[in-house]
Amino acid sequence: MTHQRTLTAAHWGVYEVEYDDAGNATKLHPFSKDPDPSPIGLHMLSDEVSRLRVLRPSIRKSWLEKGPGANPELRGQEPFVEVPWDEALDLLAGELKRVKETYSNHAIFGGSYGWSSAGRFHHAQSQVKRFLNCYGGFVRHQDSYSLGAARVLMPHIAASMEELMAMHTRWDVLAKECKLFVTFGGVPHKNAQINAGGATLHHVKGGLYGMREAGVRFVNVTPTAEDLDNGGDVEWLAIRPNTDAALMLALCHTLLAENLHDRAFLDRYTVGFDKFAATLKGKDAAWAEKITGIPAHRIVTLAREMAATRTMLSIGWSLQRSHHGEQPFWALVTLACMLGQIGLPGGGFGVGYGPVNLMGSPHPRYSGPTLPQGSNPVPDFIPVARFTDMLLHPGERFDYNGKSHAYPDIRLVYWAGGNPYHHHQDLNRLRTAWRKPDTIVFHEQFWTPAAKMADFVLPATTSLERDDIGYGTREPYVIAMKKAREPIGESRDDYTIFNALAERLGVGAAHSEGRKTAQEWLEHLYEEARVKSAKAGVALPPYAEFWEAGIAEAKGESRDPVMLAAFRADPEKNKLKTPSGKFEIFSETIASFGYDDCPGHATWLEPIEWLGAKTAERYPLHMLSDQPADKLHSQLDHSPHSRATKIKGRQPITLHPDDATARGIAAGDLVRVFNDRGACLAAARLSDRIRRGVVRLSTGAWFDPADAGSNRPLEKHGNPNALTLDIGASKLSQGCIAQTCLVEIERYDGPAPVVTAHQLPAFAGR
Ligand SMILES: Nc1nc2c(c(=O)[nH]1)N[C@H]1C(S)=C(S)[C@@H](COP(=O)(O)OP(=O)(O)OC[C@H]3O[C@@H](n4cnc5c(=O)[nH]c(N)nc54)[C@H](O)[C@@H]3O)O[C@H]1N2
Ligand SMILES: Nc1nc2c(c(=O)[nH]1)N[C@H]1C(S)=C(S)[C@@H](COP(=O)(O)OP(=O)(O)OC[C@H]3O[C@@H](n4cnc5c(=O)[nH]c(N)nc54)[C@H](O)[C@@H]3O)O[C@H]1N2
Ligand SMILES: [Mo]
Repeated sequence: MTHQRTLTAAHWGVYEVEYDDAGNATKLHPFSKDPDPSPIGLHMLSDEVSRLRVLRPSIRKSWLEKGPGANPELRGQEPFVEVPWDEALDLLAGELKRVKETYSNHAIFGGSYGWSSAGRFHHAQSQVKRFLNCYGGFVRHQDSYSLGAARVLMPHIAASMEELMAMHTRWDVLAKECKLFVTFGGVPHKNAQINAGGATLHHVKGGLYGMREAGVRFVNVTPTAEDLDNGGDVEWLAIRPNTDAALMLALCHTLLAENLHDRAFLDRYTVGFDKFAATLKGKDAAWAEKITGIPAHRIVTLAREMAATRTMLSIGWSLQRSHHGEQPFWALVTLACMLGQIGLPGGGFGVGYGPVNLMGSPHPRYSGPTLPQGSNPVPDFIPVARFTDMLLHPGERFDYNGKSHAYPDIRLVYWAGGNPYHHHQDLNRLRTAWRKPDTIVFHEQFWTPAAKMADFVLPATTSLERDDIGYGTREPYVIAMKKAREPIGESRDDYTIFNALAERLGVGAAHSEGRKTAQEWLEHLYEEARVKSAKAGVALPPYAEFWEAGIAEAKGESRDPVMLAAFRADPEKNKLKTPSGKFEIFSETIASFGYDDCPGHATWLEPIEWLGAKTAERYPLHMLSDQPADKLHSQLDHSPHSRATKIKGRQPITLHPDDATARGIAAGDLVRVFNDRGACLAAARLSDRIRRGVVRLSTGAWFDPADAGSNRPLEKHGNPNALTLDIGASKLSQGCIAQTCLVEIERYDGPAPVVTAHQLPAFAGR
């Protein structure tokens, strides 16, 4: 017999929740409409997942006994004391008041970066910002770890990343019109399991297979060939990491030298080509071969093939999470301009067909519900990945996008919906900086490494325990995420927690806007989005009808199937939002900033660490830390699906069999991965589909230092951020550079320390 089912949405997909006759949610099933559902979330109801829930408000012992700033070096090492909700909220409200009155709102960091969960109302990052704005503001963050360099660069030279992402040429058009698809960094459909707010129909695998069946030829420029599966042949150009800009410049050089560039396109749709062309001198294929490791003759023939046929260029976002990460993106746009196919069906460029299930979507674009965050009177901000710098260097100046700013002096850090001990680089450096604030607050569902390092941990519900609305950009369905079970322990919705604090701080009415229940908010936010969507020609049913049905299909036309076709048709009427209204192959604005690490045109700048650097003599392996296939970042690392991918309890690290043999390493061996910044244990996985000299350690294993008291402990679980470098991509963007990292590896023959990342912290009585 089939039981009743409702739907729930996660960033990685929609699931059908099955109930037993007593009305208990018992099992999750893949969404029946989805052609390629993701297994990531199938175990969200499991005991293994629930076991690590934060059950009650918890306060670090020293903080509770001695107050703010007590023994900060003991964060993560001493027990928590569980306290009743009212006591926790009173103490926290008192602390927020103290910090505001003593230091002002400029001392509160509410940057709180993180993916949180799907659901547009209970979106933790929006919730924390809304609350802190009601209370007079906070120091915020700018940009993302995902797209630090590209988000700052692209509006100067083309368009914002949001705009570009939402206008990609559709997969069906690619299958029909594209002849040659050249991608830098693959199109990993393991990544396209995700769409922020809820992927509904996964179409990237189908898109790739459809292109191959239609006869499109694929070239994948990547150090790791495992990142593109089209069901058939792919030519693999095994590039050295962080050198793509050099390859693209050499392609540009060949086009220019052989007069294969589209002069008419460059004249009409771009500015600054001649200035750029003058910088190409000497950057020929032979020059690029030495940097990239790709044979010069193949660079030359590839340039000719691109010019001779309908060519789409694509790029992975990881390429810009690197030192000088602006350059491959700028070089890609420059190359596409020289080819002159932008705006033609199946030609031009995309800024990543693989990273999420959004690019190439055949579904219409419409507005979804969003929680209003209010306005923030505090002007101070940091580029998101400069968090450790901010804590270590208050008052010091930093460059960003043409201006100079000062780091604020932070006393209180408030986090909801993110995991800095997942996302930040050089975690040992972060641990030192972590001692600086008086108070660190987390709302968490699980005892993550970051929660264990906090002073206040307030238990948050999961999306299965509250009503919400799932919506993702260019997804065809809006999902009624109906509460499937009662909250575990004493967990509360982030909104409820913030509202209780707001009441205590005298801003309760501003925070709730008079809405008494979450349902009132949902209806309000949905109806707002419905009106906006209708204006864009997309019809959604009224709220009551939507909620009753449990799902709504956004009905409307999917316009503009070809990226930038309108711009190509009429560049005067449909100007780009750059200073010139055209593509800026040379940007006078960026040149005027005078940055040595980001000049006014695309170029190749040697990264601080790469296989051609002096450091490679000591650390001869380039470590890439890509996104994990089996989870979203660190979320659900403890679920059976993620744990099944571990070897001897550790994250697998992929290396070439030759690199393994040279070090006496066999498949499945425990290895120590190390450099001057840190070391971690991982388990060897061998593959000849990775370039020699490159290793790949996916992110997501919960940070697990062997000796929490040491400055440079051995990380036991396989977290790459024990090793990565924490500097900005450039003065322009200050983006994170996780993919610029050299390491060495050795077999680990010592006794294997127990992985403790998935254990609960210690608790104490008063
Ligand atoms: N080395 C390296 N590092 C990287 C990257 C890389 O490529 N290499 N990639 C970077 C990128 S692109 C990103 S986007 C970041 C991602 O970094 P994060 O977004 O910080 O990672 P998540 O693991 O998704 O963290 C989300 C946290 O929110 C919690 N959470 C979920 N729902 C709720 C809720 O409703 N309420 C509350 N209070 N909490 C909730 C989850 O339990 C989880 O701990 O990592 C970056 N770090
Ligand atoms: N399953 C899953 N999917 C995800 C996420 C997740 O955590 N799990 N996270 C989501 C998020 S927040 C983001 S931002 C996107 C990120 O999307 P991306 O940044 O595109 O994804 P990555 O997996 O980091 O890297 C993609 C590929 O780029 C290759 N690469 C790395 N460095 C270089 C280089 O220098 N040159 C070339 N040519 N290739 C290189 C890597 O080997 C890898 O195979 O993924 C999203 N999708
Ligand atoms: Mo990201």
